[in-house]
Order: sequence, then C-alpha cells, then structure tokens
Amino acid sequence: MRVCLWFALLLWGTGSPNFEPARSLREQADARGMLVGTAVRPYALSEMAYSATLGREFNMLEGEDAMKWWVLRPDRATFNFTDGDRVVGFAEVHRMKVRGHNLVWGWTNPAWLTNGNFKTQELSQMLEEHITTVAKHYRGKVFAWDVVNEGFDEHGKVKPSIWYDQPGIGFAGKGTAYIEQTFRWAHAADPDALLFYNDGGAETVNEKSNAIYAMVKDFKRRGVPIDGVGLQMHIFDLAPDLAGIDANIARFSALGVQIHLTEMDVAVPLDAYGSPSPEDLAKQAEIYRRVASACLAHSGCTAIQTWGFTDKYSWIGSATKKAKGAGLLFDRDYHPKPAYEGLRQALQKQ
Ligand code: 9MR
Repeated sequence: MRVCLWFALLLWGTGSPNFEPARSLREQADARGMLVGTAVRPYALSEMAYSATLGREFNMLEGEDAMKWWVLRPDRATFNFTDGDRVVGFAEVHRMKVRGHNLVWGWTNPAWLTNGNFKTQELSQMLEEHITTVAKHYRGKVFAWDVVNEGFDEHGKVKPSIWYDQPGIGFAGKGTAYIEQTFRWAHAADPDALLFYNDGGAETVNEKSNAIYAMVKDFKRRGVPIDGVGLQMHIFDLAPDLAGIDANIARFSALGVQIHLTEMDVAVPLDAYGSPSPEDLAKQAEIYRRVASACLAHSGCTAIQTWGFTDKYSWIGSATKKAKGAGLLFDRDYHPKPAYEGLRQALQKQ
C-alpha cells in the first residue's frame, strides 16, 4: 500500500506517466556533442562510489597529477607510466576521452631536475626526450595535451622558469619562443593530438589573457601547431566577472582555436565544522550554470572539465588551510550538490 501511494505521488509529481529519470551530465553532454570531464586521482579509482560516479557522469577525464613530471619521472633515467596508464585504462573501459596534463610546467618539477644544475643544451635534450617519449606512449590514447601549463605571470610576462630562462632550453629572453619549440616537439611526437596552452587567472579579459591571445594569434599566423587554449577556471570569488569570461571565450573562439574549461571549481567559505552555507552553495550553483552557459554559447568552447568531482578529494582545502572548500559537484558522500544541478541545467538547454 505504502509503495503504491509513493508511486502514485511520484507520477502525480512529474505530471506524466511517461516519467523519465533525470539524465546524467554525461548523457546531456553526449546529446549535444560536448565534452564534460573531470580530473581524477588513480588511488581513488578502487573506491566503488568514486568510479561509479565518474563513469556515469563524465565522458572525459584527466589525471590530476598522473602525467606530471613529478609522477612520471622519479629519476632522470626512468619513465613510470603506472598512474597515467591506470587513468587511461579506466577511460578505455568506460569509453571516455583522455586529456593529458601536462608536458611542460615550471613548477612542481622533481627535485632531481630543479636542483640538478643542468646546462641549457642538456635541458633542451631532456625536455625534447620527455615530450617525445610521453606523447608517443599515449599516442592514440590522449586526444588533447596541455603542452605548456601556466607560462605567464598576471601581467602577461613570460614567467621565469627552468625551461624559459633558468637557464632555459635556449630561448631565454625570447618570450614565447621556448613555448613554440615545445609545441613543435609535441606535434612531431603525436601529430593527431590536439595541443593546448593551459593557464589560470586568464579566464576574463586581462593582461594575462591578452598575452595568451597575442601568442595564439601569432602561432596561428606562423603555422605553429596549436589547437586550443585551456582556461582553468578555479573560482574563489562568489561574484566573478561573468561578462568578462564570456567575452574572453568569444575572442579565443573567433581566433579559430578550441577552448576547454580545464580545471573548474568554485571554492566557498567553510565554517568551523568544515561546512559551507546553503546560500553560498546556491551562489556556487549559479556560477557553474552561468560559466557552463558561456562556454556552450561559443562554438569554439568544446569541453567543460572540473578539478575533481567530489569534495572528498580536492586541492582547495590544503591550498586555503581549510578556510575554503566544497568547490565541486558532489559532496563528500557523492551526493549531487546544487552545483551539479546548475551544470546539468546549462547542458540541458538547447
Ligand atoms: O590539484 C593538484 C595537486 O594535487 C598537486 O599537488 C599540484 C602540484 O602538482 O597541482 C594541482 O593541480 C594544479 C594543476 O596541475 C595546474 N593548475 C592549478 C592546479 C591546482 O593547484
């Protein structure tokens, strides 16, 4: 009797006997030819709720750390593909696309590399070897690479780094020339992969995104193999410049490159018990909805990816000493949050 009543109420609630359960993010994205992805941690794949949610909700994934130098290269002679291969293996079983992150970054490199006092020529050889070996290993498996990550400072200057000018691979003081070289190496190793430049703090129209825009325009004009720009979208401000994000996506789209939102999360303040307020979660949901809608409004914007999907695993807590967190689509128990509904609504709209 109870069950019947419950069922009757359910039908009444939907207003139709042809009630269809809400479609997952993945189903919505598939239906409109979009990619919806997330960063993953290989050690969590053995957790049932983690892998079930991941396979159900996303059609793309990316190793949060699995393909970085500090994971792949325990020492100069070794390439350890264990973590990266697990990520790719999961994607193959669940028919998901894989983004590779990243081939070149001036930060969080292994100590043997940063403290090695390598000379320019040696560094150049090592970087070419790294890019070539990794891109070839994942050829046909990784469809898009973040070739260079976070190469500009907030004023649009090329950041000092071991690859640029400390001592660099031979293009110190020559702006984006070292970036160009790495894209050429990546293209030679895997001509089919889409090659992206990825950065954070360049989501709106500002000095950094202006510099990236100028670089992409220059690369396109001269035939340097670049296919896209990754806008990270780590949002810490609950009133972000949404018009600026839209205008920025529009201008990159007009350049004829793809835009991927690569690392979205929306951090909210946490109380003493580590909980966010319902008001902030509602604001967060609206930000997910609006940012995703901005992406969907421009033909060049082809992927929306979050930096993890459960608040159980997120970099924000340690980065803010637990003052902020809860930035993702699912809570720590894998229940969908208002943010999930916000993204789903954006994907649903035709
Ligand atoms: O979330 C990542 C964290 O697990 C790593 O310790 C850290 C250093 O490798 O990188 C974090 O991810 C960063 C990403 O690779 C690039 N954009 C900023 C992300 C958050 O710091």
